Amino acid sequence: MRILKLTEDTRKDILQNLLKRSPNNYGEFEGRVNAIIEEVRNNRDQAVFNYTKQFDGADINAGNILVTEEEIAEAYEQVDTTLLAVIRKSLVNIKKYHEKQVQNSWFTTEDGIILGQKVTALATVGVYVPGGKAVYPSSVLMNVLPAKVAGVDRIVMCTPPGKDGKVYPSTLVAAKEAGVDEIYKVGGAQAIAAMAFGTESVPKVDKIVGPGNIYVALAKKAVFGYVSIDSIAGPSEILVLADETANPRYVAADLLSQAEHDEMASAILITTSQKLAEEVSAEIDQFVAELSRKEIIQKSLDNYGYILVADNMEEAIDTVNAIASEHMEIVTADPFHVMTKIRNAGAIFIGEYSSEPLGDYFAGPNHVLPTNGTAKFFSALSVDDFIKKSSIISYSREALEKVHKDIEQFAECEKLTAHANSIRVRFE
Ligand code: HSO
Ligand code: ZN
Repeated sequence: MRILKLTEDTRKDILQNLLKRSPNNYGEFEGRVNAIIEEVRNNRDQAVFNYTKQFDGADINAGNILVTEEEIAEAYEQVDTTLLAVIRKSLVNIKKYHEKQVQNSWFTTEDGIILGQKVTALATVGVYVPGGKAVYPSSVLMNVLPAKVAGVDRIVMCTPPGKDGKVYPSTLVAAKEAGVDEIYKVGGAQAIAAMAFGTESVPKVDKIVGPGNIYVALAKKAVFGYVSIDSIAGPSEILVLADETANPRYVAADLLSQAEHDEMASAILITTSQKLAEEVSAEIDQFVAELSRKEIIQKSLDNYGYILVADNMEEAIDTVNAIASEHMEIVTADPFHVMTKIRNAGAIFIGEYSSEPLGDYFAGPNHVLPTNGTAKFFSALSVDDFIKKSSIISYSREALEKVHKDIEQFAECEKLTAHANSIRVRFE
């Protein structure tokens, strides 16, 4: 893996290169996606069935679009029972972590004035689950459980069927375990459009979450405003910040864990130690030769993999914050101290036993995280994504009387006399 000295110039070049991966660059597919959305909006089920035939090769109709209880039972028979036990353990951890995020409604009362914020869960949420190359039951848990913990009434899922009209068993089992109410066999932009506008078979939802390919990402952007969406996921990213105390073999292994996701994934080590840089590079070469996804890993490292040697920890941390990686690991002598200086990162893994896949599968925090520098302003998917807040205002006659003139004056300054009147009329 290339080793570079961290300078102003290398930093600029790297930031520029990383931005090539932005989902904002998918423009060329927009026309096709918009056409699919329009077609589903107008012709509803029929359009969904036609696209499912065209793109997935499956014969889906109103009678078989919904996954049945029998199909779910069949999926349970196909999934390894030890894997099922692992899914259940992981589910417990994810639930427990997200329960800490629950926000309560609050009210204040003072001098005849009651103010408050009423927290309400979204009524209906749609979770998109990709088929094909990224069938991740872990992502099913990560998308569904925060909605469940928030108290969403109805959680529906869309996922593309194979040619045989079947859905991946691990997807079905994870969905059932997490508490999904209905699963529809439809994928791609047509699934997003169906959930955004509703069809005879697929319900209209309030919010769509879940990762997908370029078409799914663009469709989510296009329906934003009709429904809410989560953020648009870009390729995975890992950034390890390490000093000379780090174990090079662990660092190398962790970098590769995200490089294997995608040829567009990015894996970066920033270190203050030239020796560590060289050792990690050598370890990476050894691992890559053995790993099953070596082609993807090699491409991802060639495209977006860097080992950067910084003069000091301060410069290293500056660059960490400029990159704003989805995942970052801190493997230094004083990792908790370093953590306090990290402003931008989706998830921060601290210490040499907190390798990134621990968070992907098991620890509890969500693995749906901001990518592509958006950790500067976005957070991990959470219970907050599935609630909304209504403001509560209640004044007694006496309380309003004390301030009615102020409000009238404010309204009159805005030349909104009906506003002023609606206050004044109560004190004539
Ligand atoms: N690391 C991915 C999530 C994932 N990893 C799913 C394994 N399975 C998010 O960037
Ligand atoms: Zn991962």
